[in-house]
Amino acid sequence: MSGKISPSIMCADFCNLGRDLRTFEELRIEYLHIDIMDGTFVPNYTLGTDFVKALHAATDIPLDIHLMIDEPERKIDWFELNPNDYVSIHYESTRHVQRTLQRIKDRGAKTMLALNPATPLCVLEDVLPDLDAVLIMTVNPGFAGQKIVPQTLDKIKRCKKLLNERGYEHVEIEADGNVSFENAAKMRAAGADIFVAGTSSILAPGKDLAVETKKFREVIA
Ligand code: S6P
Ligand code: MG
Repeated sequence: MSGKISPSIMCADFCNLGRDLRTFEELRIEYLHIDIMDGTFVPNYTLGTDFVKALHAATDIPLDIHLMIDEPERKIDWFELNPNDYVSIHYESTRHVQRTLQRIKDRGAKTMLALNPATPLCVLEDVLPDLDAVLIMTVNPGFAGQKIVPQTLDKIKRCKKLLNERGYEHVEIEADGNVSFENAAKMRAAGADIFVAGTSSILAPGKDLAVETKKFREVIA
């Protein structure tokens, strides 16, 4: 199956978001990546619950909600979730990883567990049955426009191997952070399925979104 695109909406031009959503719909974009930051788990604030609600009303493209917040189990129920939405929580953000994944499933959405660059893959082992996807952070979370942490490319490869060996081939791998055209090709070769596209690729300022997105699609085919 071809790679899927999840544009990082925090990198979009908010004053022209409606126009860009129509472009994404025409290009059959698979997900919209929504970065939620609380200013404590990561040193930044971004989007929130009202924004998620507004996007659900504005488009049928499923959301890929990336929670970079402490104790996400306390906040899951604040979010409006649709059945095809993904919700990712960080392994590092809660003492109750399995319970929180279960809560996301109970709410009818799909689960994704995010790992910071320094977090080892072994933490996935006992939650494999609870996962629809793994999010490999290829930068440290908090900001757009960073440079890739190089060893995360091999981490994607090792994650793919782990999933295959354990019989969890159906669990998708998402890459997030400095997914440039060049890095996306390497991430694809390593086994990534979903690509968060931000300022390094299709949402680079001053570029034609449709042209860049078509180009990106070819890179991850
Ligand atoms: C970072 C966040 C990401 C960024 C994305 C930006 O904390 O989780 O989703 O928005 O990485 O893309 P780029 O191409 O600027 O790195
Ligand atoms: Mg993100």
